[in-house]
Amino acid sequence: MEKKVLYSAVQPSGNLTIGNYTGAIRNWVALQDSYECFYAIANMHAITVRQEPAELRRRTLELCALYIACGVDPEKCTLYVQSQVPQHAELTWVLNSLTYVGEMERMTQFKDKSARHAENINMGLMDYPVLMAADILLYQTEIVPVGIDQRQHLEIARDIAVRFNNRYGETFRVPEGYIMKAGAKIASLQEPTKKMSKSDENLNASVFLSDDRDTVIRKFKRAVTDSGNEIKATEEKPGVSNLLNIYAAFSGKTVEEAEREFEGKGYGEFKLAVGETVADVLAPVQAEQKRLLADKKYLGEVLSSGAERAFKAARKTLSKVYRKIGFYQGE
Ligand code: ATP
Ligand code: LTN
Repeated sequence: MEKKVLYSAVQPSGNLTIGNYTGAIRNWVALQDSYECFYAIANMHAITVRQEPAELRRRTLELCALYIACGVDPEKCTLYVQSQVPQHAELTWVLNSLTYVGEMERMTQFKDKSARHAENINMGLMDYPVLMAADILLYQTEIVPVGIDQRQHLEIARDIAVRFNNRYGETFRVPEGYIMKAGAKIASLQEPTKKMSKSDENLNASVFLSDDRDTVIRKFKRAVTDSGNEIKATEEKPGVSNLLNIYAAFSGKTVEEAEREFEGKGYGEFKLAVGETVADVLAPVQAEQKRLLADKKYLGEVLSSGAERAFKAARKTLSKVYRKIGFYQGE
């Protein structure tokens, strides 16, 4: 039987955090045997905020190496760079004409990023969800594993697919989100009501996948906890809840098991245990990423064969779209 299609992507827009790992990439690995997977490096999304060209290029390869180091198998999955498959931009243009300005202005991420980059509220930033919809719909995707922050974008992708199908006839499969419970929302270590983000200015707020052991442990030591001394995941304790959540996501235990494990223990001991657990998981990933980055030829081959496979799949959908909307495609 043909496998269902799974699609996801991460932007090469900065150092990845442990949130990107637990909310996205780690789940990709768990799903790669059951689905036909497309994993992209979303560099076209990344330029919606300003990027240094040399850094963007470097990060693209680093992200490719990281996917593989985390366990994504390029023999099983299609791993590619978004800008190498021109159909993403082409389908975006078509979908733009089915998307309303008002809908885009209401997107939470657009509002957040507009506030953070008030000097650069560009069309791309506003169009970001449409490009993401094009990514997903080009491959007739069934499921999209992402963190909770992407749920709204996924909804819009579904709305656009339904809208297109209603207007022009069945063309796109309507995708479903796939949000894993553990690790879908890791919060900032400094402001635990905010999500941990790779672009946070406060470097102590985020734990990066590239952080060495000492740095990881130091950041957890400095993590904001709450008043009182109970180690329990409750709404009044966002700091402690976040740490418990991280511990659960990295140790494979449930939050309840973690609460029991730390019952009666102090914050200091607890934070150290969280830091050590995270550092233990990161160490082998870092070593493997380093090894892969020394072999640029291999990474180049992975990405070019990925782009070729993605191109073929994307071309099929785009040609169908062009036919449906009445774009001349030759005699
Ligand atoms: P930026 O801060 O630059 O906007 P980001 O850290 O949100 O970036 P993305 O590239 O936008 O990273 O997201 C990649 C994937 O990681 C998405 O599936 C997203 O849902 C997930 N993700 C990002 N941050 C977290 C987090 N704090 N907790 C869980 N998942 C997350
Ligand atoms: N916007 C996503 C990254 C992304 C994506 C996608 C995720 C771009 N295209 C398609 C899933 C499917 C983010 O995580 N910030």
